[in-house]
Amino acid sequence: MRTIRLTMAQALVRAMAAQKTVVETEDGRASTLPFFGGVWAIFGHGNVAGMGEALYGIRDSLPTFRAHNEQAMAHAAIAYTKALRRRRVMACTSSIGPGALNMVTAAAVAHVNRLPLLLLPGDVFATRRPDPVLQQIEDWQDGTVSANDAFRPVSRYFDRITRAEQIIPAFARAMQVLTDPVECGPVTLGLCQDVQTEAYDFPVSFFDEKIWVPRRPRPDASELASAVSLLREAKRPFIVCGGGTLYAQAEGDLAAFALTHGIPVGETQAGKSALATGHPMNMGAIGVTGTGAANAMAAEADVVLAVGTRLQDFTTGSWALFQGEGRRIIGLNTQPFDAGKHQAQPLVADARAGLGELGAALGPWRADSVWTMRAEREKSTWYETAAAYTDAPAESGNALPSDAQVVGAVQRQAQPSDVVLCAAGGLPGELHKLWQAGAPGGYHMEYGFSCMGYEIAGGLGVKMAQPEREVFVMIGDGSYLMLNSEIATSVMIARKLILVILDNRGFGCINRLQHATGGAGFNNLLQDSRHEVMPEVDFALHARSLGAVTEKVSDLAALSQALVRARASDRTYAVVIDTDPLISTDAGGHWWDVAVPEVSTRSEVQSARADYVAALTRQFVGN
Ligand SMILES: Cc1ncc(C[n+]2csc(CCOP(=O)(O)OP(=O)(O)O)c2C)c(N)n1
Ligand SMILES: [Mg+2]
Repeated sequence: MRTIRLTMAQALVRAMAAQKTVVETEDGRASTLPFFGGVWAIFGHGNVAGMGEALYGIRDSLPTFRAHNEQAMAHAAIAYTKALRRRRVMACTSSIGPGALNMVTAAAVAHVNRLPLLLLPGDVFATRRPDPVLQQIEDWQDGTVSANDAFRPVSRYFDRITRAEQIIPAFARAMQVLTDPVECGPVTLGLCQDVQTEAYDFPVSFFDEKIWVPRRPRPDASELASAVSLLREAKRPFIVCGGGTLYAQAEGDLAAFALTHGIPVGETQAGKSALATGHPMNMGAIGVTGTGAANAMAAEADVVLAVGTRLQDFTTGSWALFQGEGRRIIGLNTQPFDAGKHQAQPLVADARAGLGELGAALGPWRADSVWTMRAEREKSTWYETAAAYTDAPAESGNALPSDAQVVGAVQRQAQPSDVVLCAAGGLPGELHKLWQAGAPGGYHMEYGFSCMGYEIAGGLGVKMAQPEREVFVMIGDGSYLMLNSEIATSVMIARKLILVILDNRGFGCINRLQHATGGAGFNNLLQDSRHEVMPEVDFALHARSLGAVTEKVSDLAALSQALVRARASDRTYAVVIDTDPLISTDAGGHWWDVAVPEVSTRSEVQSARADYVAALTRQFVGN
């Protein structure tokens, strides 16, 4: 056996560089590209000598990027793979202890969203000679525990490398997980600091080029037959389009399927943009932040074909949305765990393969034309309703613009290839209902974990994946203040973002939720929070200090003009606008289960509790 003597870290990065993937381009052609788009790194004693030296040696074929915060760099890596439909992946390496633990939340973001991510935190010395090394957690009951054990529940595969040659099977397992549509999610390999630097005679075959062709599992014949007979008997079929549709690049297949069979479609936060806004069967957003059109049809559906969705509570209205008598669900998903949720008829398959075979078996069968025509009417009614929010003139009574008016202003100058990105706050609801995506991937919402602080770093990841698209990051003051440091990285590596910062001086959406559950305004808006001095954060000045071009605008007209300058800029550009924290779009939407206290001295809470108890009667458990 031919071997080559390398350190474990050198072997790992060399093997990473040898992995290739087949990517389908927009025009249907296939091209072979490196599977790993690069490595994010923040060095400390736990990785600078081992991984640092190895990455330096390979920097021309496997680029390293320096970030400012480990959570943020992992967010960028997550957004990168989401934009590229899980076909390409980035890795993140940190030191041990705090640097590693900063990535745990991001690991959970990837885990919830079923997105591949390779995390390479440093780990304590395998020899244990210097114990406790700086930043080592000491567990006096279990000698095998280190800080990195915190990754276990949020990793799809976890390993700790305590001997150099262990990287061979561990990396093979990591690649299986990262490339598998069913298992894929975060992989954490804790790299013991000393082991990173230890040499081994690695077989040269470990570094052979490996081309990963995305796997498309086809449906089982009997599951397919059951799903077909359910659909054929359906009077009022409905489709939920989840993120799996985009991951499977099945948006064209879904568009054709819905049109051929006359079935209305509601898009989840992750599935939005799969269908063109103008597709006659695209009812827009579904669920708690859904459109009136999608929710009206979903409420009456008798068969719900759930494509590539986890069916989280925002999609199902906490299981109170689908009220159709005897309604059945067909779970078309690569993951049996998702496919069988809520007593669904599972149809375990890749979305494209599954839709293709379902369509072939259904032939010319169409839903009742009364149902299909009703969907078209609901859709046009909704768009009239929505326009009243997005296109409301500036002088509509509210002194400061609403989020919906800002969404409208951004929308009016958007181009089809643009990407709008967001994660938390009031904006995800507004955007889900109101944004009209121009092309697949043009709507990038992290709403599996809805992690404040995903936005700016996520925008950077999308821009690295798709530099030709303009990326609009829409972000509240709360999320901005939580994590904004990668503005500096976006300037440094010239990956331009347009930030639209909506300053309503607090956690507006949680304040509204607090009031809706009978609570007093408390600890959400800055004015309702304990303070000696009222903060007057100058977001424009702050973003400017990180290298962005910035401006604060006073109204919607000025916002529109600023967005033109932002598009023309070749540097990250931030536009700040003050908004009203109390207004949100009340049309559309659906009840959501947020538990209200059973006992309170506040009459508002008592009355909210009574409403809550009444609403629970519409909820289904387990079906
Ligand atoms: C990391 C994290 N912490 C807390 C929350 C809960 N949370 C959701 S939205 C929100 C407020 C967001 O404030 P801002 O970004 O200003 O948006 P706004 O609600 O004002 O629209 C909070 C605290 C969260 N989603 N993520
Ligand atoms: Mg806010």
